[in-house]
Amino acid sequence: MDVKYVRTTCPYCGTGCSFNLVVKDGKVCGVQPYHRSPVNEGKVCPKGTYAWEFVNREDRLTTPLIKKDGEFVEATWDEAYDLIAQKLKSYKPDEIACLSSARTSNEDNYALMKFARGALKTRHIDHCARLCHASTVAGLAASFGSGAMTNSILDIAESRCVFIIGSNTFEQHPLIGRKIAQAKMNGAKIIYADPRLTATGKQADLYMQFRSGSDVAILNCIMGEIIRNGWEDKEWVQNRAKGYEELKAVVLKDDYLPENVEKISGIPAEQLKTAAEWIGTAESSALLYSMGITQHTVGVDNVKSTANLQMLTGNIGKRGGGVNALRGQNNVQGACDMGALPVVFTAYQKVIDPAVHKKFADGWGFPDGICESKNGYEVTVMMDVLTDNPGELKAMYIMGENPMLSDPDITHVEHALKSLDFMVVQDIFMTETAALADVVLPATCYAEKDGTQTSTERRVQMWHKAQEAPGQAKLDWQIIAELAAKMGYADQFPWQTSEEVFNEMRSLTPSYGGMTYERLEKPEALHWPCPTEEHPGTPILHIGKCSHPDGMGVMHPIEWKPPAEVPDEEYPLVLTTGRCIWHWHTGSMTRRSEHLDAEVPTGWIELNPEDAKALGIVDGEMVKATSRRGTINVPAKVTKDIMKGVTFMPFHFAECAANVLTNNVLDPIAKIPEFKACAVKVEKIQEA
Ligand SMILES: Nc1nc2c(c(=O)[nH]1)N[C@H]1C(S)=C(S)[C@@H](COP(=O)(O)OP(=O)(O)OC[C@H]3O[C@@H](n4cnc5c(=O)[nH]c(N)nc54)[C@H](O)[C@@H]3O)O[C@H]1N2
Ligand SMILES: Nc1nc2c(c(=O)[nH]1)N[C@H]1C(S)=C(S)[C@@H](COP(=O)(O)OP(=O)(O)OC[C@H]3O[C@@H](n4cnc5c(=O)[nH]c(N)nc54)[C@H](O)[C@@H]3O)O[C@H]1N2
Ligand code: SF4
Ligand SMILES: [Mo]
Repeated sequence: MDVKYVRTTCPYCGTGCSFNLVVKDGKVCGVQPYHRSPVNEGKVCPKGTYAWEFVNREDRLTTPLIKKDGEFVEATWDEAYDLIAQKLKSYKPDEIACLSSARTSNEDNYALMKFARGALKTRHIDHCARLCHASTVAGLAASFGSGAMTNSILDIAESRCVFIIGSNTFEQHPLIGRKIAQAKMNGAKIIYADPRLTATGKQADLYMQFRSGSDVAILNCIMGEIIRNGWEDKEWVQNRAKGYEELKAVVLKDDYLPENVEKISGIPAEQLKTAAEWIGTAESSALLYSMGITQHTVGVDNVKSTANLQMLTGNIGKRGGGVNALRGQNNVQGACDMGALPVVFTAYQKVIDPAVHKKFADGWGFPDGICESKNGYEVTVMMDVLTDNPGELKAMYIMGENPMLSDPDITHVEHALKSLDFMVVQDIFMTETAALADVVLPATCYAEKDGTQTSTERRVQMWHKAQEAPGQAKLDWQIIAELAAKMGYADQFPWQTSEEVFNEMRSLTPSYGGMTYERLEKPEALHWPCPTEEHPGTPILHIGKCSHPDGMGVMHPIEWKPPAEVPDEEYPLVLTTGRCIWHWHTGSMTRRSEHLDAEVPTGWIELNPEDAKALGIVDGEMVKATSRRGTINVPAKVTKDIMKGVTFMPFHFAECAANVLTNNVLDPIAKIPEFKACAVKVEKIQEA
């Protein structure tokens, strides 16, 4: 038997753990530790452990499929390319929209971005970062001039106080959770703020439970207490921050006194005071957040408030400090860096900047030009345009996303996608979204390709090919390049290897400029920015100065606003949504992993025992949950870990899809939907 071990990077979360894939007789069949990665030092979480199980599933997509009379029929690549090329050429550029993928490599994302803007010449390209950290990108860029996690994962273990707000780190970034545990062992205080007492909360020294949607009030209250007690970092505020007086005027308002914020949030005033003291007096304090902060109509406000607190306490540009926005998908950082966003090319170079537009137009050399120098539509806006303005968008090309389960208000999404004239989906499995497509293209998965991905700490790491692709599946960038060639752009897509794609990309991307495949092979890889081949990379941002042109950090005065939809008589409960450790988003991979699926085979709705009792509902019973958007049946989980008046659902399960209920209402700047708060009612199912 031929056995080999191939080192690669985990395809699930943004932590960026490395492991070895075990390959027997040419087939991936296990995961073994790779000890030299400083990120995870040989450890992995359950998803990493079983990251091989879906790879050789018999239901992988293996041939192109074309829908004829409502049924998919197998086709050759040439037939599929010819049809797509002919269709896409029949539309005006801005009638086409592309969705890129945080699951695929930087090379794949760069290829689709170039295809969209260069070959199709459309302005409309986006991806799931919109549903995730769009508010981080906007909020942290406004505060610091750069929208990324400021410190490194390893740095968290060195902190003296870790404040986790809206991140279930132990389940969603388990190997970052390990760094929190290490900080705690080193004597750090751990503070956790979340509507639910999660696995992460159970490790905390101080747990603050509150109603979803009160974050700004809580953060303002903590800042007010810090200033009243003189715990702010006067030197940092004096020398490095703008806007302190305006911020102070807001956070010192009576509205944000602990006793008043207790009323808004439900957190006892004493706990708010303790949190302020621990954060304000610690030698260093790291703030960690994720979707509990970002997925709100006030997502950008929430993010700016976390930045305010960290600047106020001098925890920016410092070891053990930082605003650690934990990016979710394995390569969501990279997909953003690659410009799979409607407003930027790679490295956040603005589409509307004429010099940038010229740089890419000249660099790519499309004889008939590229997209206009104008911003495009966000994915959430694309769905609204499709339903509200029929005919404006006619075709969609979707690589590695499953909006039919992951976008808010699925009934609306279905209506939107069904109104398209033509839709292509490029995936590794037949998903709920692919089922609606006109053409489905089979892609390789992480285990079948070389490439790079960028983790939450801006660390750019390698994937290595461990086995051949199933059937006729092809590399994502290769599919795009071959399709582009059919459309007459062979010269612009000349690549033979992933490394050639990467080298073209870095020539146009300052923060990746000094990275080469050779340098990225090292176990510790490289953190961007890394502008030259001599540059060592940058694990911690904003040391000495922020990334704004004048080097200053900007504090923003922010007032608290309630969520767009609050409970009323008809819909008396708040619904918040999220994840569990065993499953990944729409379940396309984890529900095809035997061991993970066996742990948690279906979804649930969490109810506080008092709410359950009032409704006459017992643990495990199938109940009906309804919002203004729709109704689902789902098993009840009665638990005192959730606050009274609040319910929670994971969104992984198609048979009880949380996103039937969620509200497609958006943050006005980031256009991120309010996944973390809407109003629902829960009822007993009456026997017929
Ligand atoms: N196992 C697993 N891991 C994952 C993923 C997965 O699907 N499965 N997905 C990955 C991705 S893409 C992402 S973005 C991350 C997300 O990682 P997290 O953000 O950690 O995950 P969530 O469960 O969405 O939400 C985090 C917490 O926010 C809380 N919350 C709800 N409402 C509020 C609120 O109003 N304020 C605050 N402060 N908190 C609130 C929830 O109770 C929940 O505990 O996880 C990544 N890791
Ligand atoms: N209610 C609610 N909804 C949410 C959230 C929430 O907290 N609550 N969170 C939101 C967040 S943060 C996120 S990030 C989104 C995620 O939303 P999506 O990105 O739509 O979810 P995934 O299931 O990760 O979909 C990725 C797709 O890529 C495919 N894929 C995997 N690897 C490859 C590959 O190499 N090539 C190709 N071509 N395809 C591949 C998978 O099979 C899958 O179909 O969901 C959002 N939706
Ligand atoms: S923590 Fe994230 S990157 Fe690490 S093994 Fe688990 S899912 Fe993979
Ligand atoms: Mo995400």
